[in-house]
Amino acid sequence: MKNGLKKWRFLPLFAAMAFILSGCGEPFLSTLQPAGEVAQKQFNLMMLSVAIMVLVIIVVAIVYVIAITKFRRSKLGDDFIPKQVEGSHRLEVIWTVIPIILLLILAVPTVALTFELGDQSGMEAEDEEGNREALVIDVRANLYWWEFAYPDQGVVTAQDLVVPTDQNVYFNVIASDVKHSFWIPAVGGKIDTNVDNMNTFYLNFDGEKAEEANNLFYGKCAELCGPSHALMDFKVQTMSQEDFDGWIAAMQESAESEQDFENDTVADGFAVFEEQGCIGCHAVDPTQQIGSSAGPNLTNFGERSYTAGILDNEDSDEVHAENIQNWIRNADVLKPGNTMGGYNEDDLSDEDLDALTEYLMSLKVYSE
Ligand code: HEC
Ligand SMILES: [Cu+2]
Repeated sequence: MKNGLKKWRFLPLFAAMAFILSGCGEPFLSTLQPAGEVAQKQFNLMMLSVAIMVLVIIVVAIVYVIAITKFRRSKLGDDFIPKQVEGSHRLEVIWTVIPIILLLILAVPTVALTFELGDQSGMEAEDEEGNREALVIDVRANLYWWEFAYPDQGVVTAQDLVVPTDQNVYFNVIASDVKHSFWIPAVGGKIDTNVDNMNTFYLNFDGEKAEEANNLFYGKCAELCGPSHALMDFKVQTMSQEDFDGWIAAMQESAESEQDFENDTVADGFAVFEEQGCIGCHAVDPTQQIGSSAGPNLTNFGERSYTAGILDNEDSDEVHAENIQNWIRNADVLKPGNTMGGYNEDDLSDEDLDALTEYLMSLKVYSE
């Protein structure tokens, strides 16, 4: 018996830790720190249902404590037999009507919000010239990376989603291979990305909250999809409408301008990129059709916050270069099951890898 108890002596500690640690949240990741209108509404609904549940628990606990203290045997004696009642009209009405009322309080806002958030009519709104007013983004989920296209602007990118703040952004989501789920915890979601049919929803990124989060939100795949499911991360860079217009223009421009290499190493790097067949899976042209490449589009790779969605570039060229080399050498280890595989020294010499890294880092369109 004593041994049995010993096993459990850490239980209170773990319980306390679970309680305390669950309070840890980061503004860029937590559903409990909503950073947009959609997330805020979903959060409010969550709070409403938690409040109702807590109320029920408290009432039941009080009744329970009253019952066991008031009707103790030591108080009423061994021979006491309570009044025998069978069916109390009043009580039965109370415990039927109260849950109905509670469920109604929960159901009405839930159903209303479901319809409100499901309303995608804003996507079709046009100005006088027949141009769509809202921003629409096509999302394509692949094992284990994300592709984002701006169909009205004619550009495509991957891994880092770029969005303007303080407006509804509409998403058409689909998957290439298996079912995934598109989720930006702090801003709203999630929504399944299916293979055969497109799902649509919108999000709104709050400008002030985005600044608190350093203009970088975390996105996740929320549907178990394979061995690297937990590593199927993406990032969201938020910016003002003005900066976003600048970014789009820079992307469009980069498609038209001639490729010009900063120096010889970068040019050598591009040669390796072609020789090694990287270019077969990775387009460096932002006008590529979404879904037409086997790997992420790398047009603006040098500006991404993370490498492969999981290695933090920390805004430092040095760290970025390390991450790139680590990824190219160990892609199969870092993300098991992904189609790129790693390139060892026999495939790719250290010298070629250095040149390749310089080239990849030079892929910038908006920042210098
Ligand atoms: C068979 C197709 C394929 C080939 C060939 C290939 N890759 Fe990849 N690459 C991928 C896929 C798929 C991913 C995404 C993996 C993931 O994140 O799950 C990727 C990811 C990357 C990334 C990270 C992109 C980002 O946005 O963070 C880089 C950088 C990269 N590859 C460079 C290269 C280089 C350099 C070569 C040639 C030496 C190469 N790849 C060859 C398929 C390929
Ligand atoms: Cu997935």
